[in-house]
Parts: sequence; structure tokens; C-alpha cells
Amino acid sequence: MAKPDGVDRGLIGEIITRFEKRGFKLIAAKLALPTKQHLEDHYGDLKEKPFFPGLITYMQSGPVFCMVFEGLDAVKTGRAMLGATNPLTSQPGTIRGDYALAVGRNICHGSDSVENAEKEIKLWFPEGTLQYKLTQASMIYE
Ligand code: DAT
Ligand code: MG
Repeated sequence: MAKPDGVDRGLIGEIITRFEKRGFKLIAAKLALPTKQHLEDHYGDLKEKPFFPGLITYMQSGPVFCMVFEGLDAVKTGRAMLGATNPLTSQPGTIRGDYALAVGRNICHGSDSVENAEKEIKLWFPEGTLQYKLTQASMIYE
């Protein structure tokens, strides 16, 4: 997901491009203005954290762009492409390491486990995702 700062800073295309070029297949995408309740469901495990109210305010400060990418080890590889949560420790070459400085403005979200990815896909895309074949699949996978 491109967070409101990622959308505002014109980074939707950059994020999609990085995942596309890596070989991942986009199977769902949309802009959304989530409600407070929706974000509290999304970040339910962080409810007790001191930064939680600020996180929800930030996440409601503008539209987010939600994406589902499919491919080999998509969760683990996707997290590596995003970089560490705090951009100050994100490696250069990662999305956060190239475009962000502050942990509370880290421009993107990525599911941290397959289980959470499944939950988040259901939460953000109740209408489901699209299944199709990339004609280049045999050039991406052996
Ligand atoms: P991630 O987004 O890398 O999965 P997380 O799930 O631990 O990280 O936290 C969700 C978001 O909350 C994170 O992207 C930015 C914000 N956040 C995390 N730790 C924070 C902190 N110490 N201070 C401020 N915001 C924080
Ligand atoms: Mg997380």
C-alpha cells in the first residue's frame, strides 16, 4: 500500500514499477479513503502503542493506494523491497531507504506474514482479486 504521504509525493507509479520490474503480478489495485474503524482493524495489533493515535490520523490524512501483488515469496520479498520500518535504518535501494526519513512518514505498507497478507487482502479487497496469466511467466520462473 502507498500511504497518504506516498500518494501525495507522487510515488504510486514508482512503487508499482519496482514490483512489476521485479516480476510480481498485480492482481488488485485501488485508491481508498479508509474509515477510522477500518484502519483500527488493519493495525489492530498496534492498538496499545503510544504512536497508535498519530498513526491513524496520518493514515486518514489523504487517500491510500492499495495493491495486491502475487509471485514467488511475495510477502518476504515485498518486505525486503520496502525496507526497514524506520527509514533511517532502511537500506538504500529499498523504497523507504530511497524516499523516506521519518518512521511516521514511511510512505508504504507491506504485509509481514502470509497469514496477515490473507487477512489484509480480505479487509481491503472484499470484492476479491483477479486471476490471470502473465505471458512472460516462463521468462520470470524456471
Ligand atoms: P511496518 O509498517 O514496517 O510493518 P509496524 O507494523 O511495526 O511496521 O508499524 C506500522 C506503522 O506504524 C509503521 O509503518 C510506522 C508506524 N510506527 C511503527 N513504529 C513506530 C514508532 N516507533 N513511532 C512512530 N510510528 C511508528
Ligand atoms: Mg506492519
